[in-house]
Amino acid sequence: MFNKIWKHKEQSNFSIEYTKENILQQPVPEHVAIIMDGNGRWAKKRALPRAAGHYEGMQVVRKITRFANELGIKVLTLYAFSTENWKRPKSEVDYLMKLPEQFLTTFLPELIEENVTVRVIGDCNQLPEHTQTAVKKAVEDTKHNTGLILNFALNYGSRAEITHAVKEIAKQVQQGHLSAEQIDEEVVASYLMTRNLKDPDLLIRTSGEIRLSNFMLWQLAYTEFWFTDVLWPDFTEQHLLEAIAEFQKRGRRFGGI
Ligand code: V07
Repeated sequence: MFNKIWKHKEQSNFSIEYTKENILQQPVPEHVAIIMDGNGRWAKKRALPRAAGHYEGMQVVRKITRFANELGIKVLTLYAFSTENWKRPKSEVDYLMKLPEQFLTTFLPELIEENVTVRVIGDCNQLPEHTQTAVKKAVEDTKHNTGLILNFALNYGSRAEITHAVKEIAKQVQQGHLSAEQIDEEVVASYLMTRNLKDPDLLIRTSGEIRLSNFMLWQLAYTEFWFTDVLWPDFTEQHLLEAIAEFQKRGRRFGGI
């Protein structure tokens, strides 16, 4: 415990220890999105195979999901696999494709218990059959739950998402169901995979990279960003509280004054 707090102090400018109770004094972000980076680096530092980092990262997904639910966060979107990740070695991709099943085999009963809804954005048709089956079952088994929405971005790429939306809208126009003049932001948003979700209020990216990597480009237009050098497998409840505390300090104006 001491070690955990010390690590946190070392990596941040503040030596404040946040508690759930003081964070809940102010509104928490409704939708938090996370780019869970640094799993490979975490493993390398320990001379472990990259798979060990991904496995550890999966345990952190469980921990942070539970805590986000406790805080009353409504939607947690996690970037689990990007359309770019297919370029990794086949053995790593094969391992990653087993994680949704493994995660759900281990944690689905708990998620159901905690009233969590599992959802997915991304092109699932390109995933291996076994991965699709596990994901579809989880979505189906949790669709009537009313607590936290745990939204996994799996084989997700934002430009592909927008391109798909443009194509669908063009078809609607071509078939005469929609005129070009009727296309506004609301129409565009309704063709994205996030159509039923509010835009993220807070984006977190771990592991020191300061970029979006093709993640939710449309949806992040007014989102507050929080970057940390902490590697995803080292990410704790305390880090989430720190990100939320920072969010609560910022005045959001959505372009107004
Ligand atoms: C993956 C663990 C977390 C760190 C980032 C990369 C590795 C959970 C899932 C998952 C996805 C869908 C679902 C249930 C669980 C997952 C992949 C990688 C591909 F319905 N973690 N995790 N999927 N990592």
